[in-house]
Amino acid sequence: MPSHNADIAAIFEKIADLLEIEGANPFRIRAYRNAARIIGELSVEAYALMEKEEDLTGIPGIGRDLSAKIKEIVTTNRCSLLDRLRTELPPAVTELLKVPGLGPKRVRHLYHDLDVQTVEQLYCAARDGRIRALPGFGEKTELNILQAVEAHADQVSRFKLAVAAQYAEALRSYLVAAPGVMKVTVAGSYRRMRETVGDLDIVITAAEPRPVMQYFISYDEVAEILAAGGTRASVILTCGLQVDLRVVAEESYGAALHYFTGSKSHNIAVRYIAQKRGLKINEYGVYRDGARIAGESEESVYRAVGLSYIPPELRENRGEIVLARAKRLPQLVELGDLRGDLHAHTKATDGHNTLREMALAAKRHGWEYLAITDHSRQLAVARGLDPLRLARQCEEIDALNEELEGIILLKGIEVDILEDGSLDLPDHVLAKLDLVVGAVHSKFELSRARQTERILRAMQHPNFTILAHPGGRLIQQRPPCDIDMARVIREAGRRGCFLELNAQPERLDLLDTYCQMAREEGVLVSVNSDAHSTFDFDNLRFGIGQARRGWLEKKNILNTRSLGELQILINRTMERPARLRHRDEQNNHDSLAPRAR
Ligand code: DGT
Ligand code: CA
Ligand code: CA
Repeated sequence: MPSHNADIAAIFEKIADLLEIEGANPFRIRAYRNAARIIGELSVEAYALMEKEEDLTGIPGIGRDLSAKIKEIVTTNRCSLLDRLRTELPPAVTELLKVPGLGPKRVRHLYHDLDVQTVEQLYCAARDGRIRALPGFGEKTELNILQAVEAHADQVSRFKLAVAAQYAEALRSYLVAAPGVMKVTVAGSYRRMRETVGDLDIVITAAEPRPVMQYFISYDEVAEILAAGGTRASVILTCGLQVDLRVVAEESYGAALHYFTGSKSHNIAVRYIAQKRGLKINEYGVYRDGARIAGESEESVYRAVGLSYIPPELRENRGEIVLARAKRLPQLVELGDLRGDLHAHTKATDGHNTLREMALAAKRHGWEYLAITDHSRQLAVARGLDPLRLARQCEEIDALNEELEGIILLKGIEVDILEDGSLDLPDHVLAKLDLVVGAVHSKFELSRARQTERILRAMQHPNFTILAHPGGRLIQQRPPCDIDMARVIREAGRRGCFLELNAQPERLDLLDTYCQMAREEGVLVSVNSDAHSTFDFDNLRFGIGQARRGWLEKKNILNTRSLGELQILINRTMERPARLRHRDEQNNHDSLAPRAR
């Protein structure tokens, strides 16, 4: 089995970590970090590109040297550079970098002075008071380390949904070829599209369970077999992900799928309803007085307890059961409902593709429109646009819109929201654009009061359209900013602006519970890719998953609108008299011709 993108990314990260602990050249370290990000987020597997004999240097950001390393990893499952670095430093040391507060310099000291190589050893050294004596550490640092290790312990073992997807999809395609197999479904939190996944739970139907079990544990990514019985097995894959597998009879498939999809609290609530109706429910079926009355499909299970079918993303016991009983569940949005994307970057800043490449890729997705929203000047690391470069980009967009058929590029910006809530470009510049996407990229640590005021003030700008990645969190890397999101959502409703659900796998921000809140307040959410390359549009499926977890329907999503409807909605972002707003709302129901461009 060739290496997955996530494996390649992990190797590049490990190389960068080891180089960093060694104190190597920062540019070299950055090159590996970038490569890890690019490969990790790439939606096509590198090995699949190689099988098609495509040149890996065609992947934006991957040069000849990195391309050779990727080939080496894919074909040999190893990397000679990493092997060499490992002879100089124990690889486990890189785990220490993940403990908040520990940088490469400190890790170097811990290793050389105390021979600390693992997180457990770190914990012991802190607990025994050996760390405070090291130069540059002290008692307070030691206490921080102790607390950080404790908090860190329950985080690291989960996988981001997009990463789990790589392993789950490869394993699933292996399993469908197992002897006598009929159905294979990855259930659990993965099927519910949770943003991180603890382990994979797979439900299978097959004529004979035994050969399937044998076939499963022979998968060449299996590193350890925890249990293997007649109908169930648990293994750990080489990437560290646990997989629990169950083979069930065809007649129990629905009941098993329901049970293993969870969530646990949803299951408990459904079982309670069953009991009140005098029914017994378990992973084999639904029973009345010992006789099976349902279980072959999930629909039959729900029907037996008087509920309509509940999509997996809603099964969190957050009110879905009451609605299912009343047959009033939301009609959840689907990927195919999107008519465009309102947040994308190009080579002009930190994206990897040209305007034209992005436009053509958007067209291939079948969309009507794509908003180009490169960074503004404040974000120097991304070579953000100043008014002049933005004006030039707008001219290029006009020319492309003249030339290209079947796709419209919208002129936008991802403008930095500065510390005081002002926007990073002059008003007259912002006023000329089709839309303004505002984002926080600095000062994440402001107090709740100041952070909230900052965002509210930004949204008061007459041209403000969409608040990008509202919480600012990066999954497992950076906690969300402290913001009164309920106030932000209400203000967005009052101002007629919108919130983004950013589909980047490490963001998935707006959180699902805030999506629910936005829905209740009537604030539309824009599910955006924040694409930095043409590949990134494929991440929208994870964004849609999160939107569905947040109960959003097609009508709650801004970019399910036709271009004509969209333009009316985004022109409304200025403060307008209630009389006009009312008229706009009426107009929204009609599909109007696009505004002259
Ligand atoms: P994860 O793996 O932590 O991301 O989350 P899940 O939801 O996949 O949880 P997991 O793998 O422990 O269990 C898979 C499903 O099995 C879970 O969603 C519901 C079901 N399940 C597990 N334990 C129990 C239980 O004690 N009672 C009930 N009713 N269901 C359970
Ligand atoms: Ca699971
Ligand atoms: Ca499990």
